[in-house]
Amino acid sequence: MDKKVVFSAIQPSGSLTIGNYLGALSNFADLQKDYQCIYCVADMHAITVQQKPADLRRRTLDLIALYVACGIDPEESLLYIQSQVPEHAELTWVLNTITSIGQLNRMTQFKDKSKKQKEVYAGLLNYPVLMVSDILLYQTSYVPVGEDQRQHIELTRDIAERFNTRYSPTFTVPEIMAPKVGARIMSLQNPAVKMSKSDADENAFILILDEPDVIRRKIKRAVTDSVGEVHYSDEQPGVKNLLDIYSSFKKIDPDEAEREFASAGYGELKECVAEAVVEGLSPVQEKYKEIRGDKKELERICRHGAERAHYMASKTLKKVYRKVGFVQF
Ligand code: ATP
Ligand code: LTN
Repeated sequence: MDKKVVFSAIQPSGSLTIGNYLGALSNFADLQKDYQCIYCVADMHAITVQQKPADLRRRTLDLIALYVACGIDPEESLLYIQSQVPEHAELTWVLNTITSIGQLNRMTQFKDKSKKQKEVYAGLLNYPVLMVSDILLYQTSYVPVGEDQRQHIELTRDIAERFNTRYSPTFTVPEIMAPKVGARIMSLQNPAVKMSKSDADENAFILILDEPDVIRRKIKRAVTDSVGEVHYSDEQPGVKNLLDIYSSFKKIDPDEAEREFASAGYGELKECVAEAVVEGLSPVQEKYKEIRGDKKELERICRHGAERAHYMASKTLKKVYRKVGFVQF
């Protein structure tokens, strides 16, 4: 029997944080043995907020290299750049015609991001419809993403079901696959908001490619509280976040981490968290350095991925065009 499809994408809108790593990237490689995995660099999503063209181009290739450094095998999985597969934009147009503006207005990511813009452009509102197309084009069963994307996956299910009902069964209705730990890593400076690569305060996040000393410094400065004891509790969100980071990198349960630090102070906790992060990221950083310099190989990977993605996506798009009544010769 054919393997079920796993699809996920990351935007090249900045350097990736350990939130992106623990909530998404670090889980992608393991899925390759049981699923047909498709991983995309969502550059079309990235331009929903203004990007410098040269930076976007560079970060797109950075992200391809990072996927490979995290263990994605570009021969086994499909690894490609979104804008190189035109079906994403084409399906988005069709799906826009059955998506309610009310529902798009209720997306929390849209509400958050639009607050930060002087002028809100249609692309930002339509962003989730492009994401729906990404997923539905490949008859995806599972979407591994962090908790912040749950609402977008619900929207994907709604739109798939609406299309299937209005026309006839066409799309697989996908499910979210969120990790048990690490699905929501919080800012080191304000544990009430998620860690985000676009945070203005550099101490709020740790980048996957941060040097060991930078990692140690940022964790030392992380906000904790005045309780003075290490508990895994919502009343101590800063400490809880550090335990989440520690247990995700160590691949243990947060309760086990809490027991480990039962008699520790915050200084000791922070040192151990920093070492766990440094150690966990070091193989990825090494591999990344090896691959990023090889432009020819990166280009080959992208071309090969886009060709295979286009082949799969065009099958779904043809079906959709036929069902909505477009003439096809
Ligand atoms: P931005 O922070 O710039 O708005 P983002 O990091 O949320 O962007 P992406 O780069 O597209 O957006 O996210 C890639 C993946 O990382 C998604 O699966 C998302 O759920 C996950 N992710 C992002 N931030 C976190 C976080 N703080 N904790 C866990 N997972 C996260
Ligand atoms: N919207 C996501 C990135 C993204 C995505 C996707 C994730 C774009 N297309 C398809 C999963 C499936 C984000 O901001 N994290």
